[in-house]
Amino acid sequence: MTDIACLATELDEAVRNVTAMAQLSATVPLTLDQAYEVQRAGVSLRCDRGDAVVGVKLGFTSKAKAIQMGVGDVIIGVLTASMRIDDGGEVDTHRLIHPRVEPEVAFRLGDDIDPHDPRADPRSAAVEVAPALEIIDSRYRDFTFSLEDVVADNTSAARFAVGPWQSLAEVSSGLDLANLGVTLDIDGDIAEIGSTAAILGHPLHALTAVARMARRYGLPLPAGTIVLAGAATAAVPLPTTPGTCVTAAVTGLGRASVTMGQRHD
Ligand code: 0L1
Ligand code: MG
Repeated sequence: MTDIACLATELDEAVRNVTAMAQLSATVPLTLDQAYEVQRAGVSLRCDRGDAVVGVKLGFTSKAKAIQMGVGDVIIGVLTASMRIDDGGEVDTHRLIHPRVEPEVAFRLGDDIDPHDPRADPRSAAVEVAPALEIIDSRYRDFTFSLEDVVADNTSAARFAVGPWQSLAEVSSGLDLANLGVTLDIDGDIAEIGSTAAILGHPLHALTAVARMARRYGLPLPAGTIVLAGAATAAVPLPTTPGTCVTAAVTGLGRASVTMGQRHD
């Protein structure tokens, strides 16, 4: 029998000890449902230590990444308060294994989404939108994993920062969210250029996908939930030199930035 708690503890210790581990799938045949159980158990371990769930994130939302991974659907992970960095705040790079960073669009829910209500349009629950940065940090060696591995590892979720929130209604009245220019820059040098179109063709589609995944895997989506919709460009290695600034800029939405903190060797 697959020991879900044991696998979750192994991943949790990799996070806490900042040490990469072997893929679970190398030794344990995991189904996707079991992988989500491991993810849930890992989030519970965090919450037992006083952390709190603040949001969800999607992965594999770009066609390029889905093809690269050979997957036909998005994956969902959970964001907790301890992963959050204030806009402009410092990243504790010494607590991360081999982090990468990607520019995203974030939504905040103004109402609960009931994933079981077939009449509800999950998109209408989102009231605010913001530019965001996600720092992913696979707990597996060489950032190499199967679909089940990465789901068990909470979709590589590690840190995130959200820029200034704006009213989604106001933004949508003047801008086409479906195709906004996105840049990721490091100390002012552009590292990646993309478009919000890379996020499922339209970032608002992420809300429908989140509701579908929440229904399947039993995730609550209360008002206040932050939704990271997905990456608009490829992820790049997070610089670790203290003081380096990484910024995501989304046309019409603004910017979200983080700065690398001092090393603690
Ligand atoms: O947020 C993401 O798009 C990452 C999903 C997990 C895959 C990865 O770690 O690259
Ligand atoms: Mg992401």
